[in-house]
Amino acid sequence: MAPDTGRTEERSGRADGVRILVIWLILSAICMPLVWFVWGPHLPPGGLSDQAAGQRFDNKVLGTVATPVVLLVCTFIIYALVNWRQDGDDIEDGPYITNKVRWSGWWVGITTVTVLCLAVFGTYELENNNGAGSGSGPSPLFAASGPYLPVQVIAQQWRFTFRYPTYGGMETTSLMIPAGQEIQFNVTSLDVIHSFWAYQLGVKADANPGVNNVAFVKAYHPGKFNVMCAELCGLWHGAMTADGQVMTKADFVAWANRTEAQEAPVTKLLPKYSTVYAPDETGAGGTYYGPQYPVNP
Ligand SMILES: [Cu+2]
Repeated sequence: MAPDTGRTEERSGRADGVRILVIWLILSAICMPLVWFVWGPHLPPGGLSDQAAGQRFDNKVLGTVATPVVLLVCTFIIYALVNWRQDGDDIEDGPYITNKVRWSGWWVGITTVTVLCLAVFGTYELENNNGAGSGSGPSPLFAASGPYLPVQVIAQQWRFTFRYPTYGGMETTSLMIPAGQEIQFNVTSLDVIHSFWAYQLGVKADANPGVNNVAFVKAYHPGKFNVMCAELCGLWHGAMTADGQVMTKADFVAWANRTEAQEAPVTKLLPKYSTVYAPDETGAGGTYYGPQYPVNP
C-alpha cells in the first residue's frame, strides 16, 4: 500500500503545481500590461522634466517586473489556504519537503539573475540621468550637452536659497527656472549635510558643506514644483521646504532681470559667488551672511 500512496501523492502534488502555474501565468498576463499601460502613466514623480519622465519609466519597469513575483507569492498562499486546509482541532505539521535540489536551483538561479539585472539597470539609469539622482559630485559621468543655465542651490539649517551667477549672483528664496533649457544645479551646504529634492523635477542631490554637487535638469513646460530637504538635518528638517516654478523662457528672463535690479543692494553684501563657501574664507565675519544680517531665530 505504501508505494501506491506515495505515487498518488506525487501525482496530486504535480496537478496542484500545474494548476498554480496556470493561474499564475494567466494573472501575470493580465496584470503586467495593466501595470505598464494603466498604472504606469500615473507613477511618480510625473512628467514635468526629462529626468522625472526617466524616473517614471524606471518605476514602470520595476513595477512590471515585480508584478509576477508578487502574484506568484499571492497565488501560492491563497491556493494553499483554499485547498490544503486541515480540518478539525488536531493540527499537525505537514511532511518535510527535502531533496528538491532542482527546484531550489531554479529558485536561487532565477531570483539571482533578476536581482542582478535590476541592479545593473538601476545603476545605469541613475548615472544616465545627468546626475539628477546619482550624486556624482562636481563632474557627473553623464553631463548635459549644450548651453545651460547655472543655478546654485545653497542649503543650510533650515532653508534653501538659490543663487544665479549669470544674473549678478543674486540670491532668492524661491527656485525659478525656464522651461525648455538645460539647468545646471550646483548644490552645496553651509553647515550640515542636507539633500536638495525637487520632487516633480525628478532631482535629488545631496548638499554637502565644501562640495559642489552637480545635477542637470530640463523641464518640459511651465508648472509648479516642491523643493524639500530629504536628509534629516536637525530640529526643523521637516519645515525645510521651498517653492519652485518652471516659467516660459520670456517670463523667466523678465523675472530674472527685474529681481537682479531689485536685489542689487542686498546682493552686494553677499560673499562673492563661489561653488562652495567656507565661512572663514568667503563669508564676512565667519558666516555666509555676515554680522550685518539679523540672526534668524
Ligand atoms: Cu536639511
